[in-house]
Formats: sequence, C-alpha cells, structure tokens
Amino acid sequence: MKKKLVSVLMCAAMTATVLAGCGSSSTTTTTDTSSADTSAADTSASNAAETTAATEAAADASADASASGDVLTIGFAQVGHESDWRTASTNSCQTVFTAENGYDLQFVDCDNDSAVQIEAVRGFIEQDVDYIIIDPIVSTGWDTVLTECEDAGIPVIVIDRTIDDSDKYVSWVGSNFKTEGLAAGEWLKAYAELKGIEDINVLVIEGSTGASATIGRTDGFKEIADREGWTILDSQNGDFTQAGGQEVMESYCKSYEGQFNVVICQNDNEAFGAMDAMKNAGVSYGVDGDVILVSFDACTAGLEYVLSGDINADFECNPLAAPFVEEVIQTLEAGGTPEKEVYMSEHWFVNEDILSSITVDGEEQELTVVDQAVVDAQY
Ligand code: GYE
Repeated sequence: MKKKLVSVLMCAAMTATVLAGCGSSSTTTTTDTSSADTSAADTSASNAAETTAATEAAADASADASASGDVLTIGFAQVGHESDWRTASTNSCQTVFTAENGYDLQFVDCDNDSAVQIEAVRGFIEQDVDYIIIDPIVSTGWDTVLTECEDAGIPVIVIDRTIDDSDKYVSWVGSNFKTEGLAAGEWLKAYAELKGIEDINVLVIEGSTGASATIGRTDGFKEIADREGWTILDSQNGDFTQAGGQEVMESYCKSYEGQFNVVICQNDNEAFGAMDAMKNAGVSYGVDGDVILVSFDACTAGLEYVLSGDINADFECNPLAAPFVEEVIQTLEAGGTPEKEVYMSEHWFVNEDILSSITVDGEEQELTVVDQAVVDAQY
C-alpha cells in the first residue's frame, strides 16, 4: 500500500467535500430502490441484486489487489453486538473484507462504549492500517480523533450512524433514519384512518441515546405525531436491546395501563422484549390485538413476527453496507474520488394487504406485504 498516495487522495476527497458542502446532491449517491417494486419477492430481491452488483464490481478490483500481493489492512471499530441488525452488519464486513479478497480486517467490538471506540481508532492509527471504518456509537465527540487519523494519512469511512460534528472522513455509507421515522408516522396515520382509530396514544421505546439512528427515528416520527395531534405518552431509552425493550415496556405497562394503543420500538430486538412484557401484563398487540406494534430494522426475525401478525409494520434499515464500502476503498485505490454520502435502500414491510403505498416527504413508496418468501430472502 502506498501510504503517500492515499494521503494525497484523501486530501483531494476532503477538498471535494468542502467545495461541494455536506449533503449536497452532487456528492450524494443512493443505492436506490425507492422506486420500489410492487411484488414482495421482487422488492426483497432488489436489495440482493444491488448488493451483488456492488460486490462483483468491488471483487474485480480487489482481485487485482490480491493478485499483486498488495494486502490492504482495514481497521473496523464496530458499535457492539446489541442486535440482529448489528450481527448482520458485522457479517457483511467479515464476508467482504477477507484475506482471499486481499484484505486484513482488524475488527474491534466496542461493546456500545464510546471511550472504547475512540481508543480502538487510536489503536488502528498506531498499527498504521490503510483504512479505518467507524460505525459511530454516538454522533458527536469525533473531531479530535478524526484529526489524528487525517494527520496520520489514514482515510476514514463512516458507516451506518452519522458523525455530526466533524467532516474529516472520506465517505459515509448508511441509511436515512429520519425518513424511516417519517415513514412509520405516515404509515400509522393511513392505517389508523382505514381502521377508524381516532385517538392515537403512543409509547416510544428509543434506541441508544446519542446515536444518530435514535435521533433520526425519534425526530421523524415526532414530526408526524405533532402534525396529526397524537399524544406521545412517553419516550424512553431501550438501548436497542431485547432486555432494554422488555424493561422499558414492563414499566410502561404499569405506568400507562389502559392508556396506550400504539407502541413504537426503534429496533426489532426491543420489539421482541416489548412483546414479552405486554404478554406478561396481559396486553394484546399486533393485527388482532389492542395495541399497534411498530418496529424498525426488518431483519429476518422481525419479519417473522410481521408474518405472524405480532408486529404490524416494520421499517427496514439495510445493514449490508460492506460492498459499498469496498467500492469506496477501491475508488480511492484507483485514484478516484468517492461519493461523500451513499444511501442504502429501505423497504417498508406490513402484515395486512390493505394499503399499497404511503407518501413520505412527498415521495410515494410501496408497502411490502410479508409472506414466507420475503422472510426467507431477508438477511
Ligand atoms: O437499528 C439497531 C442497532 O445503527 C441502524 O443499531 C443501527 C441500529 C439498528 O443496534 O438494531
């Protein structure tokens, strides 16, 4: 690996970013599937097709690197192991950044501890890795360590959650969390109208505090709740875990007994915990129950509960970012300037075939009714 070249490329990429400005459409790519297909099987396949295309393109490039014996060392500071989504994200990186693809992956599970994550990045600088991938546990507190990466000439690629107080990274690959929250709100509005439900009293189980995924999903849903005049009875941190979801829901069942008819869990694992808590408290949920249950992530286990009708709707967050990260790396290796922002595609999954689409931020988006084929095609 020619460190100087990468350093120069990184500066070029950063200069381009500064010129274009953060969020400028000229530096933004979408792995688009928002023109979603109508059939469930097709919709799921479209994710796979995109991922396959990205994987193949990057695999060609990395095969060259591998053939020339030029192994790239990649340090990956992962959030932790809190959820099914996280496992899928880790698997995605471990499948792409393999020795046979020409990579030496240094993986650190930061166990949801920001201090550990910053130290992991410093460890990668000390090791003089070629690239650093960060999935930031929280969205702030990054500028100092990213400056250290820059000074060391190591390009940083951010995946999944965003860094909101520093621009010193080459690319970010992830999802639009606010759109996910807005989609949950728009779906609930349309669904409640169809079902003739007038009073909406919501309990929210948030993800980890300070994570951009939490902030975006909370803000997006709240925007629709405020617009529609719904009551959000409470909104507490369930830390994106099953245990956290269960604990928060147990306390909600006591404090708000008989007062709520919607529970929004900001990921599937929290929803699994919330279901246990409601079951134990004698509260019925899902398509045949008294409480509408909404989730985010839509990993396989989440979709199984959509299929069984326990979860009414599940808003996908695609964890398979690694092929797109590899494209960023190979673009840099080839002397190009990668996109500053790459958006993963999202699909919205429901149990009942009563609504075909919702309009989110002015854009009409299909709803996918979950059947066994959809579950089987999911990660
Ligand atoms: O929704 C949750 C995970 O950052 C989008 O983190 C990710 C979130 C995901 O723990 O399951």
